[in-house]
This record gives sequence, structure tokens and C-alpha cells, in this order.
Amino acid sequence: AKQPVRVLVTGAAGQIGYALVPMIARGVMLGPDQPVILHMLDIPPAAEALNGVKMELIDAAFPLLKGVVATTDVVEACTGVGVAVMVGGFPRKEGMERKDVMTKNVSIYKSQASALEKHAAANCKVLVVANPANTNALILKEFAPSIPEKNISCLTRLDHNRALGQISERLKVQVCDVKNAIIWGNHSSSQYPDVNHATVNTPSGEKPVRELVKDDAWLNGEFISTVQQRGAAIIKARKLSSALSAASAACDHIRDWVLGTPEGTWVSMGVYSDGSYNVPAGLIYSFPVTCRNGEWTIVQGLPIDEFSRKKMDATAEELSEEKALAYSCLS
Ligand code: NAX
Repeated sequence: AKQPVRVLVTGAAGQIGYALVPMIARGVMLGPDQPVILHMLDIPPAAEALNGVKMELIDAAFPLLKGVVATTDVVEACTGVGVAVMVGGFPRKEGMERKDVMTKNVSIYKSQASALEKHAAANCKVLVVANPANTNALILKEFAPSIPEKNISCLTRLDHNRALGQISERLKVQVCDVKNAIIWGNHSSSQYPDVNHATVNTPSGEKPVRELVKDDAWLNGEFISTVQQRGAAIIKARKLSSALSAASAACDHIRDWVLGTPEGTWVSMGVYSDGSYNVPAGLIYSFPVTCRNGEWTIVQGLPIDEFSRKKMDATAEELSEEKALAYSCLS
């Protein structure tokens, strides 16, 4: 039998945490034959709620779940974890300045970086979900210099899945038959959802999305803004932000990273830019990636048209500004 993997979820008493921990305990993230021990971290005001989640995990009697650690102690939470999903953060409340929110998150991600660096298992894979996700991941990377940059990522898989979902709805095809969309850049409304290389599996073979949709105005306009604004649309409808789709995307992200992407398929991950596609090196930027043997590789050589170039540059520009703001918040 496999040894259990310790999986950290920070902010585990929150909305996404509540949707995510049962998925992990059911094997959705690491596979149906991989036992797990859940490490759940939250802050003292949420300690009682966190303990309630632990009680429910026990009550659910998940066969793969070999233990639960529910704690407000960062060191205890990080010790021995092989996967770390960072959902905890400081939300932007109405009337708050961007800089004030950034200052709070920079200080959270700086201290959690040190704890992970010192106490996580060697080769721990880190996924940052909490916003501003790309920049929180960058701060985590900077303050955990001994964690290889290959092991630090942020979540744009939800945006990627939203893009697949929109194409599937528009063409009335199964979402599992749509693949190779790309989310470029920031997990914010400046992201660029690109379907120039996306395809649909049809009875007569694989066809480009553009050829099937036959409506470039929609693909270059409403499609992009629908994906960019989907988070806001969910908040408007639910009066709460996306949670089950975010949790599911976090599982997709880690599963593909650890177990590999299917042949001929890529996914979107926020990863440390090496300058590919002329994206400034040193940003955490969402790229198309394939995964094998637990490592991601940026898909190279895709032709980029002028329309795409502008959008890829604009979202990179926003990330450079966020990076500068984050650095100005360091104390
Ligand atoms: P909630 O406010 O429900 O939960 C956040 C939890 O984090 C709370 O329980 C809070 O006590 C905890 N927390 C705060 N500071 C902490 C710290 N220093 N250490 C540990 N825990 C801490 O928010 P939820 O809806 O679950 O969203 C969580 C984060 O995900 C937010 O930052 C949100 O913006 C972000 N999202 C990112 C998405 C993505 O695709 N990258 C999509 C969904 C979501 O909006």
C-alpha cells in the first residue's frame, strides 16, 4: 500500500476550504489509490469553525483519509507536507485600498513561505489560490529561496476550465471534447483567455475551435470578457464567490501536475516565467504547460498573432505593477 501524502490546505475554514477538503479526502486530487493526511490551517478567530470541519471529516469516514491535523500553528501545519494548497489570505473589503490588502497578504505569504521552507517535505509542490494569486506566489517564492521555483505555482486552472465551459456551451459539445485553451497572465480581469490553438474532438476528428465557432467577433469579444468576468458574475448570482469550481480546479491543477497531462493536451498554470513568449522573466505568469514525472514544461513555439501579443503584454504589465506594489509593501 502507498504511504499517505500530507496535504496542507490553508484557509481551510473558509468557503473554498469547505469544498476542497472532502475532494482531497476522496482521492480527487491525488488519485483513488493514494491515502492522504489532511493538514488544515486557519487563524485563531476561525479555530472553532475549523474544528467543526475536522469533525465533519471524521464523520464522513473517508477510506483514504488517514489523519486530520486542524491547527492555527503554521509550523505544525507545514510539517512534512508534500502538497501545499494556499487558500488563506486577506480579502479585499469594500473601501479598502489595494495597497492595504497587498500589505496584509505580503506579510502572510512571507511568513508562510519561511514555514514551508523549513518544515515541508523535500520537493513539496505549492499551489497558491488566494488573491492576488500570482503575486502571493511570487512573494512565497522570494521568501522560500530553497524551494525550487519549479515547485511554486498559482491557480489559473479555474479560468482555463471556464474557457472550456464557454466553448462547450456555445458549440453544444461535451466539455471533455474541448481542449488546449490557454489562460495567459494574471488571475485577474486582465487575463487573456486564448482559443487560437484550442480544438474540439468531433466524430470526424479534431477541429479548431475557430473553425467550428465561425464567429471571430464573439471569440475576440464576448467570449473573452465572459471568462474574465465570470468570478464577478458568480458573486452577483450567489452573493458569495466561486467555491466548488475553485476547489475542483485546484484538484485538477495538482492532479495533472503530479500524475501528468494526457498526451496532446495542455493546461494553464501560473508559473515562474523564464522569458518564454517574451513574457518578462521573474513574474508568476499563466502559461500553457504539459506535465510529466511531476514537472511542468511551458509549451513552446505556438504562433502568437498581434491581437494576442497586445493582450499578453497588457496582463504582464499589470503583473509587473503588482510586483512593484508588493515590494513596496515589504517591511
Ligand atoms: P474565505 O474568506 O471564505 O476563506 C478564507 C479563509 O482564510 C478564512 O477562513 C480565513 O480565516 C483564512 N485566513 C485568513 N488569513 C489567514 C492566514 N494568515 N493563514 C491561514 N488562513 C487564513 O474565502 P474563499 O472564498 O475560500 O476564498 C479564498 C481565496 O481564494 C480568496 O483570496 C479568493 O480571492 C481566492 N480565489 C481565487 C481563485 C483563483 O482562481 N485563483 C478563485 C476563487 C477565489 O476567489
